[in-house]
Amino acid sequence: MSSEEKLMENFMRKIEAEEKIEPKDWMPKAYRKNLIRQISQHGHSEIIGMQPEGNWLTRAPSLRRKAVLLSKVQDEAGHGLYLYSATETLGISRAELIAALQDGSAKYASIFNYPTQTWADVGAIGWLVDGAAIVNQISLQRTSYGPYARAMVRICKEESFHVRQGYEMMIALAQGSPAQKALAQDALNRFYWPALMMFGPHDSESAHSARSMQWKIKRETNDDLRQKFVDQTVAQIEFLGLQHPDADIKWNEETGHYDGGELDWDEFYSVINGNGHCNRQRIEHHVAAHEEGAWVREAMQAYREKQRNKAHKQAA
Ligand code: FAQ
Repeated sequence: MSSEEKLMENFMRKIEAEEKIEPKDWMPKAYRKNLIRQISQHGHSEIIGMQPEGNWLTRAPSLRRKAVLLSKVQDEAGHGLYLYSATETLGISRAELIAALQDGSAKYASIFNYPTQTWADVGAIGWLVDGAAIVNQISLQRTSYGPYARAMVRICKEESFHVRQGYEMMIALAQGSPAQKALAQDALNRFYWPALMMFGPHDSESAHSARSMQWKIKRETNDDLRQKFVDQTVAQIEFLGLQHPDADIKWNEETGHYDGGELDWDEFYSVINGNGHCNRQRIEHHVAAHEEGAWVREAMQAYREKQRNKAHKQAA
């Protein structure tokens, strides 16, 4: 057995024994590459995901709603930073990650290319988008890469708070005036299908799933996670007294799950390939913010160098 084969055997033994793979451990190149891809895209989603809700910060209808939304959006920035840090442990720099986002070679969740047209969209995002994210992320707490799994624990706690704030907003709207209830219904209609698309293509079409499941990067498949979300959402819609956006939703006694209509996969591929409503706007905004922040990064660098020189002088 070659030394490479021995390393591979040891790696697979750890994966099978549910031991975490840590940054300094040996890992196959393809495992590292796949992790960099998935974790960085997850981080980019958190960062770009600040924009749709950020759009409503100045127009929140009360001080309470504004304070809550502001801290939610800040939480998403924090999630992006933990995830970028986890990705950096795999040997790639923050600058490279950001360049890949900005030149379009790294994706981010398709949902964030939809516009937030009304205040009710902010409630629908908290409830449905954070809700879908958490269904996925709960299973990622058991992912095989240590830094990713640990980041997920804290992120899930914060996301569950976000879901509750979104749903509480939807309750307030659904129990409000007929016009407010109509806003809630409209937001649900527009965000339901894109939220289902967050789970990715069907398993049969998913390029990375088989490998990722084998290496326990992913613990449940795209379709299984999507089904969990569909199942949990039905009762939540009923409780709000809103119409389900899927006219075909139906309980299936045999499978013990809800069956629903098919997603518009042309729309999904169009959005992930850069042609959604807001793809261009999201990246332009990111580039502008990144350029405006250049002086902060330069100042931090200069400060660090100054401290280092001071330490050298003191040591001499
Ligand atoms: N959007 O072979 P698969 C959040 C791409 S966090 C865009 O099935 P995989 C918090 C996929 O990357 C939301 N692209 O891929 C928040 C791949 O492209 P590539 C983010 C998508 O990785 C809330 C190609 O299609 N969560 O929302 C999408 O095995 C509110 C083939 O697909 C995560 O990232 C999509 N929906 O499975 C923030 C969770 N679906 O890389 C602010 C971690 C697929 O070959 C406000 N990620 N693609 O060019 C995952 O669990 C997985 O990466 C999946 C995709 C399930 C997303």
